Amino acid sequence: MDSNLTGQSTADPQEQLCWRMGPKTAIRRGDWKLLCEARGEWELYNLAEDIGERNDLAATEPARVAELRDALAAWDAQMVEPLWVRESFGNQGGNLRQRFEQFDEDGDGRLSPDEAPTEQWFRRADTDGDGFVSFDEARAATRARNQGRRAER
Ligand SMILES: [Ca+2]
Ligand SMILES: [Ca+2]
Repeated sequence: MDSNLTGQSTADPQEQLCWRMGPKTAIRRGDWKLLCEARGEWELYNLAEDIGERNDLAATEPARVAELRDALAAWDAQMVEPLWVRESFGNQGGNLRQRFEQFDEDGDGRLSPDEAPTEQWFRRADTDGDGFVSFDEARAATRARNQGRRAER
C-alpha cells in the first residue's frame, strides 16, 4: 500500500483515496493526507513537503481538515460496518463488551457522539434518541446490521 501512497508527489488534486487500517482511518486527496486515530485526533500532512509525516498541520489548516473530514465521512457512509462492530458479534459475542468499553472513554457506560466510532453508526444505534448509545443499543445495532446487511444492498 505504501508504495502507492508515497511514490509520487504530483498527485491529481481531485484524486481521492480513503482507507482504514485497524482503528485508524485516513484520506488522501492530492498532496494532503488526513489521518484519524480511533479517538478522534486528526492529523493533517502535506505529503508534497513532508513525506515523512512529521509536521502535523491540523491546527493551522482547520478548513482543510473539515473538508477532508467531510469527504472521509461520505466515504465511510458507503462502507459496511466499522471494523469494531463487524468483528464483535461475528464469532465471539464477548468482544462487543470489550470494544464498547474501549470506546467509552469516560467510563459512564454509554457512548456519547464523540466516543462513537462513526457519526453514521451513532445515529443509527441511538434508537431512543437520548443522545447516547447504551450497550444494549450498540448490541441491537450490531445484530440488526448483521441480519440486515444483505437486505440493505
Ligand atoms: Ca461515555
Ligand atoms: Ca440512546
